[in-house]
Amino acid sequence: MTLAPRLSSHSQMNADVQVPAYDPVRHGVGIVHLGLGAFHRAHQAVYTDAALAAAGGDWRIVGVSLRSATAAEQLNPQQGRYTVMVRSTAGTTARVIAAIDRVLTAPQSPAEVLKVMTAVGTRIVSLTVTEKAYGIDRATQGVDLSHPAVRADLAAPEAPTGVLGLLVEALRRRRAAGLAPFTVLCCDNLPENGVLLHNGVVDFARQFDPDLADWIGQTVSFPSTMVDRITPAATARTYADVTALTGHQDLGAVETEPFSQWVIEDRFPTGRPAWERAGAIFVADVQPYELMKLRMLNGAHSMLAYVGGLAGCTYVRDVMADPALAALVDRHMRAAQATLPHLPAVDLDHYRAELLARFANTAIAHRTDQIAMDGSEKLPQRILAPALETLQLQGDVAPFAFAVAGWMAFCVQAGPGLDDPRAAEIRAALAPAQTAVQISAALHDLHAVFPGKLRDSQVWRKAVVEKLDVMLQQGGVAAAKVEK
Ligand code: CS2
Repeated sequence: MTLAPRLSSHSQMNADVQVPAYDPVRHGVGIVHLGLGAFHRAHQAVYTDAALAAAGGDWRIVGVSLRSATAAEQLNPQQGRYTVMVRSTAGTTARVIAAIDRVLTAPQSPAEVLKVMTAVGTRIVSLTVTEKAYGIDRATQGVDLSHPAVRADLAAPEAPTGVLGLLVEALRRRRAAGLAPFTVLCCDNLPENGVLLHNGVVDFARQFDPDLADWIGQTVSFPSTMVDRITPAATARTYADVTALTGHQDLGAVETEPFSQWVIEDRFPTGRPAWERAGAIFVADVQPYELMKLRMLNGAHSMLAYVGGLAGCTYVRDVMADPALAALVDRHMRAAQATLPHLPAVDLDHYRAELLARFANTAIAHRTDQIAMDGSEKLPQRILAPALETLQLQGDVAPFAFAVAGWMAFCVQAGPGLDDPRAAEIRAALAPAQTAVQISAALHDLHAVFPGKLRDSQVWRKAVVEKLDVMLQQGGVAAAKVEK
């Protein structure tokens, strides 16, 4: 058997593979993207690829990995090219993306990273680094001084390694060189992500250079965005299927669903790609879209990841194949939907039906344990914020309490294997706790996670304890059956 050749800019693709409809080398770099995981490759890079084909411009992307060299090793030997495989029950399609110019690994090439961030042509720095990487305290919106990257970068601001440090140092250098700042485009699942990052960056700069902080506050644009495309981590099967479809070995391949959505605030003082030509929606205020997606999609995702995980479901599709669990997913979405502001352009019932169908996509193997990761970072905006609003309106908090009880039972069950930036704190809190009351009390005491008004509500606490008790006594499946 001969090995398939590695994908490269010279590759001849099989006839049914979609290839770039433009010549990438004729386009310069305009974007630096921090966090080059599967999600960026399946989402923003695809929009940029289509915008380049439709409208041109110097908007190719230099990707930056903040930690490991994996993405550079996957993509650089392929001149940045990779395949996006879209899976649905109707079949699988493959498309080669050429929007990425090259990949840098920050710990290995710190000078090069700052150099490209301060290049004249760089007009946008976008980010998908996951919630935990920012080092911003959600309650104060200032820097979290206990965050390791924040601490390290404040000690040596001119040699940064973390998100806030890199953004501030690059902006400082641009200002010193008389260059216009870049637009900062946060694409992580955080509420009002642009505002949050703006506040974090300004506060970081204020720690050592108040003048710089004022300049950033006054001149740098941080549009908020809502991003959506379900993208499971690539597996051996992804790579094998891509080779079968394209005839090439592609170590940078990703697989994803057909659905894709990007809603962006149109505040790009130094320009942007024609992403609308690829289907992005530009609006004045992203917040209602963001709330809808965070609460209905991500909230239900987190709930089903914990409860489904406890019930032994490996994949989201397994949860949806169980009628009792699927009914709870629908119940959760309805409860989240009830907290949302009216959005004239969106029919929320249709959105919910579409979400349920997306979750049920049997062609996608989306692991519940992938979604379950980093719960303490995800719960506040996905579940606790709508729970508190529901409580304050004297609505039924049961669906949210059920989701939180699921997370608590999951933390107990995961033990030393818990994958969460606060795992040590959670384990320490849980160590002396035995009963549902004690476990719930110990975890509600995580002040960075639970809003005080929820922690102090007897109605809420009682609802969580009741559900947690059933889960601990009888397991996730039984707990799901007693819920209505
Ligand atoms: C998921 C998201 O892993 C998770 O926490 O809820 O990654 C989700 O798949 C995406 O936000 C969908 O756009």
